[in-house]
Amino acid sequence: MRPGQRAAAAFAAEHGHAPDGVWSAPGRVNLIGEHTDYNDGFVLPFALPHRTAAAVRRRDDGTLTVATLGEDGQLRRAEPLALAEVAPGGVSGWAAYPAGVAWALRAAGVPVPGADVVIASDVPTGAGLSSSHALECAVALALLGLAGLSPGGTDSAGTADAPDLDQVARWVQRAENDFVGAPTGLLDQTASLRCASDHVLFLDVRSGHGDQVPFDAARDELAVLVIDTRASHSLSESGYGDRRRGCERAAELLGVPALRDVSVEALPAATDRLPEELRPLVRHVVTENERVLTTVAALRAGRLAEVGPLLTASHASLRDDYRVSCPELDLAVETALSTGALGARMTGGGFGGSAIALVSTAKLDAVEQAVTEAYAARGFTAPRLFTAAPSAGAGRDE
Ligand code: GAF
Repeated sequence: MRPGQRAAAAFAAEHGHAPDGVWSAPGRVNLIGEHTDYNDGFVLPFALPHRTAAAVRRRDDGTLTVATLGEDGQLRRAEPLALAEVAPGGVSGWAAYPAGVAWALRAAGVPVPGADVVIASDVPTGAGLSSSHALECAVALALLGLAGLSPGGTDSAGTADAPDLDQVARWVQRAENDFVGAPTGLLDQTASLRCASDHVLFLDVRSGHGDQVPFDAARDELAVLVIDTRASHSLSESGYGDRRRGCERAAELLGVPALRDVSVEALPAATDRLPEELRPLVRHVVTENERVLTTVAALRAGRLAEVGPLLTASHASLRDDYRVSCPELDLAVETALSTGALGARMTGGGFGGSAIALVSTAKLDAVEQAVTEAYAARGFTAPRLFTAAPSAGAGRDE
């Protein structure tokens, strides 16, 4: 059963009646453009087929109840919350995500009624595939839907007066930054909300402008293999914030609003003006933005195979300059490449999480087997491997 159907069934079993509606949102893979979003740069994500669904029913007593369906089929219930009293620091664990979204919407003046929410998901958690944003986006759309405000999606018209999806993404970012405490950018929630089937989303984070670029790997007998390293990854505790502050400091020293404003041509002169420790950060961000533009040009020209070396160059930059890779990610990338992948890189924030590899379908089995064996030989936890094609963005299921 799809997560939306499982959430609806679990809701009916828990509350004794059907939900008012079910909304769901996908996890994402970022094809390229890593750690560029909070530098006002370019990203190129696509939505995974894996989704998180929220089945909801309105309550008029200002209470939010949230329960989530575990892999074992058992419901885990969070403490009911009085929405008027919900504040940052007041909710911990997984319930902080839905609570943070309700808090951010209310802080923005959205009339969030009380609600019963039941969650079901098949997005791998802790895998750097944006499971937290899938949860937050599904809950955001569900609470907006209960308030009669349905933003238009990639394949649906919105209601009048509804916020647009960029606005929803900024509210979700506020929940993540100010409530959950993870200083993330706009990549993940925008991907979950705005990606479309069969396309990657070429997003200019500064302007919010997004172009849907066709992406059909199967046509070229290629596939994107996702390798969940199962190495732990936590954005609020990792060096993510350090990298972000380093970029902001570099932009300040260079006198530009963001590192987006440094061109590849200006890079040598710019780095000369910076302290040693900030130079590699700037080098990564500037060259990564350029790699996104080159990737988009190759895709538009129908030359998908040319993307491979760009992915690999992105990984080297993230490993050596930005220093957000880890042995498990490096092993996945190296093994995929030595078994014939056209390109491979870590995806997402790093410090664990997932890698992707662009592989010819003829070599898929060999790459999967080689990665699994290499992990076993190094004594790493067995990775989870699956192929993924660009899938639908967030929306209403029922
Ligand atoms: C994480 C963050 F949530 C994103 O905003 C982005 O910065 C990404 O890491 C790195 O590109 O997924």
